[in-house]
Amino acid sequence: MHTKHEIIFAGRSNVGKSSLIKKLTGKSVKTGRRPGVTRKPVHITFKDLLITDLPGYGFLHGVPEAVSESIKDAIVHYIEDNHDRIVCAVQVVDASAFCEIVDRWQRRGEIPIDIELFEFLCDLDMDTIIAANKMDLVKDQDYKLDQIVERFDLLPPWRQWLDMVAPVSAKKGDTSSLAALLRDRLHRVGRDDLFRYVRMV
Ligand SMILES: Nc1nc2c(ncn2[C@@H]2O[C@H](COP(=O)(O)OP(=O)(O)O)[C@@H](O)[C@H]2O)c(=O)[nH]1
Ligand SMILES: [Mg+2]
Repeated sequence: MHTKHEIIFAGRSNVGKSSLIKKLTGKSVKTGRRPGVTRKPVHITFKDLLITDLPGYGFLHGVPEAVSESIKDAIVHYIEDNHDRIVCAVQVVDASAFCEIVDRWQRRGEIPIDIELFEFLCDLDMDTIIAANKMDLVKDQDYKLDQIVERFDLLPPWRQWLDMVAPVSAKKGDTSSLAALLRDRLHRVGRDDLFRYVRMV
C-alpha cells in the first residue's frame, strides 16, 4: 500500500530506538550486533503507515568521524525529503546519560548533536516528541526530566510539556506515555484505525 503517514525515530546509537519500536508495535526491526551497524533507515509498515528507525548518530567507537558526519547528513536529507508525510518525529534520548553528554559538548563550545537535531526539527515545524528512555536507570525522575527539558531550551517543570515529553523504559515495557502521544498524533490526522499498531502495553 502507498505510504500516507510516517513516524520516525531518531537518536544516538544505543539509546533504545529499536527496542522502543519493538515494544510499541510488537514487530522487530533489524538491529545491528554492535552500535552504528545500521546506517540506512529501517522500515516497518502497517497498512499505509510507515514506521522508520533512523540510523543512530553521534560519536561511535571505531567509526571514523567522516562516517558519523555522513550519517547525520543522511538523516537530515531523509527528513527533508519525506517531510510532508511525517506525522511526527520521536527523538529518543538515554535519560540516564543525556545531560552529561550535552554538557560535555557545550563545555567544548560545540552544539550537541541532539540539540542540533531538535532545532532542525523545530525549524521544519515538525511535530517532535522527546522520548526519555531508560528511565529505569534514573533515581530522581522528576529532577532528571527537568534537567533534560532544560537542555532542549524548554522551561521546567517538565510536566508543562506532557504533550511532547514521554518518559519511558523499553526494558521494563513501560512505554504507555509514548504510545498515548503517538495515538494522539494519529488521531489528529483522522487515523484512529491505526491505534492498534501502537500498543499501550
Ligand atoms: N536499562 C535499559 N536499557 C535499555 C532500554 N531500552 C533499551 N535498552 C538497552 O540499550 C541497548 C541499545 O538498545 P537498542 O534498542 O538497540 O538501541 P538503538 O541503537 O537506539 O536502536 C540494548 O542493550 C538494550 O537492551 C531501557 O529502557 N532501559
Ligand atoms: Mg537500533
